[in-house]
Amino acid sequence: MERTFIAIKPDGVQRAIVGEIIRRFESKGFTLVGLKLLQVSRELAEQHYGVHRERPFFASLVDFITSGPVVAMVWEGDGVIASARKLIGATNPLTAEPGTIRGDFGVSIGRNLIHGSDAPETAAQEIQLWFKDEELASWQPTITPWLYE
Ligand code: D4T
Repeated sequence: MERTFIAIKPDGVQRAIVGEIIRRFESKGFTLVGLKLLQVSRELAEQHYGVHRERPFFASLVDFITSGPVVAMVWEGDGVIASARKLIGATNPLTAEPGTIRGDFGVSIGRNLIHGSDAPETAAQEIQLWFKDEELASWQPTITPWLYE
């Protein structure tokens, strides 16, 4: 089974849509294996967004992700990395499709509510960066036979 890293950014927490976002992942059929709310340090933010270090929006990205609590999660399921990106929607909420999280709840790229890993390598790196092994639970939901053949 694949795992992905999902973070509800400070705007998602302030907008009180944490429950709605978790509901969407649960309803889809993915399994929650890690969950915590934390105040992100600048060090963690800069590591997480390291790939964007040279981009003009890097400083505002780090300021924003450290501006309030973040809900960090790990979700598991077949194809969860790509599927989560579809549930989340395009980077700019204004053009994200209705029905996606960003499409339904956002209007601006600097307040796009949620992060999801974009590939297996980044998912593995981000899970390791944000979670200790003992913070992740390996478990099999009893409904699994109703989700998978
Ligand atoms: P994340 O990484 O948050 O899931 O977003 P995406 O994968 O959809 O988009 P990204 O990595 O290209 O951008 C990371 C983060 O930077 C913000 N951003 C991005 C911004 O403020 N201005 C910009 O011009 C871009 C491209 C939004 C998401």
